[in-house]
Amino acid sequence: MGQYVSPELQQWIREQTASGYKRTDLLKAMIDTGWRENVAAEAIDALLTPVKRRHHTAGSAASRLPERLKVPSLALDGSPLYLDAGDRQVAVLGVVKHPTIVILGDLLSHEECDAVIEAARPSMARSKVLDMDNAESKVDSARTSNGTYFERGQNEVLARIEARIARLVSWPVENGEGIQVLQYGPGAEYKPHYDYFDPREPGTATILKRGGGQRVATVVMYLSEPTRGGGTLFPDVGFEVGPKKGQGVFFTYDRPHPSSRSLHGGSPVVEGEKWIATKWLREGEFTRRPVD
Ligand code: PD2
Ligand code: ZN
Repeated sequence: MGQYVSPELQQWIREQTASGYKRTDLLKAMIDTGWRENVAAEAIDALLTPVKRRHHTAGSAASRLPERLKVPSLALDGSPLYLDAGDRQVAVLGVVKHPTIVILGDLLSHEECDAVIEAARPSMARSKVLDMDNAESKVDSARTSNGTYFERGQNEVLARIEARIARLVSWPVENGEGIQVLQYGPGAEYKPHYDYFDPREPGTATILKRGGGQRVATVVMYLSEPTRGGGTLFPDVGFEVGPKKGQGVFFTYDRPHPSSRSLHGGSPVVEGEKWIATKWLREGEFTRRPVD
């Protein structure tokens, strides 16, 4: 008997395909979430024959996916519970395959979390978003946190954390932007967005000219715990990470395109206060001050 294909799943298949996703990738994602291969293939084919044909014949720039980029990765072969991050053993608490999302336990000590908050406190200001029309930062209701940026290696604790992340994900420390710290009070949130610079946006060329290439991965580190709300949400996979002090979430996006399924946001804090530190990793060496 065939498996029931819910309207939500049907919509997901249509959307992923319309945004340039290949049949093999859809099939893999469905198998990863427990579908039998033949049933998943049937569901995809039944829904998408006309859309597939459109994509195969279209050669326009709009229908072409951006090239796939090399991304940082964790040594997850053999399913280790702990990863050696040099000065610390970091726990692998959960893994999502597409997109790659890894929940990391004991990424920071509580003392390191407190030290980063204290270093950030004096320069906290209302967070901005990058206006992709002109590559300039602006205050926006989509992001109601307060925040600040550090230079890479700005103090000893930050340098230590940066070296730990570089070792953990096998990516040069020089390819990282300086750490950003955000503080969310009750009601504050960061609406779902992509961390990469969208090649279709007018401001992207200007940003990429500043050096470092695309962003290819993000590490969000939880520095303090709200008592309710404030998770990091991945709407394309229906997955939310709880903001537990000292833990982190690492995720990658190998194409600056929605097919990466890397859409994510900071859910509103309901009660208490949430502080995070975000580390964005670029394709190449990054020497400039970070951007929002
Ligand atoms: O605060 C978060 O959980 C969050 C969510 C989405 C942070 C970011 N994005 C970010 O700093 O890019
Ligand atoms: Zn983000």
